[in-house]
Amino acid sequence: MTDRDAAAPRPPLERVAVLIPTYNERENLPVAVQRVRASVPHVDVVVLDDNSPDGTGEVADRLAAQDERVQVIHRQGKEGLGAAYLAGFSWALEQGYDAVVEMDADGSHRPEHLPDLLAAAEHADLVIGSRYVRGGRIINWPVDRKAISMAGNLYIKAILGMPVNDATAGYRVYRASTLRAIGLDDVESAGYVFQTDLTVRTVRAGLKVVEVPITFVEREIGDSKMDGDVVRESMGRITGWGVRHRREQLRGLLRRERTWHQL
Ligand SMILES: Nc1nc2c(ncn2[C@@H]2O[C@H](COP(=O)(O)OP(=O)(O)O)[C@@H](O)[C@H]2O)c(=O)[nH]1
Ligand SMILES: [Mg+2]
Repeated sequence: MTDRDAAAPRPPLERVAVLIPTYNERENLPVAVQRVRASVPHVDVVVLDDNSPDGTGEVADRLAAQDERVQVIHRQGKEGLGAAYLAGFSWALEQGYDAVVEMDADGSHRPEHLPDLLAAAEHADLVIGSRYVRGGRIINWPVDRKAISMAGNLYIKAILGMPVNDATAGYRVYRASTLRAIGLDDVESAGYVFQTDLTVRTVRAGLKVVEVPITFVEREIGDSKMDGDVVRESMGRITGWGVRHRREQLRGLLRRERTWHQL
């Protein structure tokens, strides 16, 4: 994409779906949905529930019965955040939405930021609600969690050469055209590394990524689903992509060197 294309106006976002993945978020979900509806009444809400044992799926059904802008996709079982989003994305593309928003159910992603994120998406292919740009904040994270997140993002920037400060963020707006362009069929990332995977794909496709500062607030109710599997998958995949990226860079350099010698 040339600079002119990057600045070019994009089609307006008329139909938007906020996708909310849930696993055991019975108490958080009604509050999250109500706040989204109040903040951006013209958008639809789609809950992606992995058959939560605490009955979040039934809570979601009740919310859907009360409000025609709320829908639920019930999944068989816990397959990971990335897998839930992939299901939500293909559903939203089939339904003809112009953009999808990714948002956690636990209150960390304040729905009050949605107007800003959607406004930025009028001129971007991917908008990231970012904790690590000027104006971004994190409230109530213990020092160790903040350190892991910041170190992870620095590692991603360094090893993958990403021009993005918060590549692991989970509060985002994707234009439908972006999801079609980056190709979702071969995405294997099942857990949280899905966010980094799609960031890398979007950047490599030459699409425009904009980071908008947000205030991230740690959940007050329920437990984090971040676990050892999530961290292991992230480390393994990011390191693998990094090695491949550096190898390709080296190959490019050698090729240039050889051409130079032949001149
Ligand atoms: N459907 C689905 N949602 C998930 C899964 N894992 C996490 N989530 C949801 O993803 C969001 C972020 O998870 P959370 O546990 O708050 O992660 P943290 O903020 O990194 O500690 C929440 O809305 C979770 O309910 C999963 O395997 N399936
Ligand atoms: Mg959370």
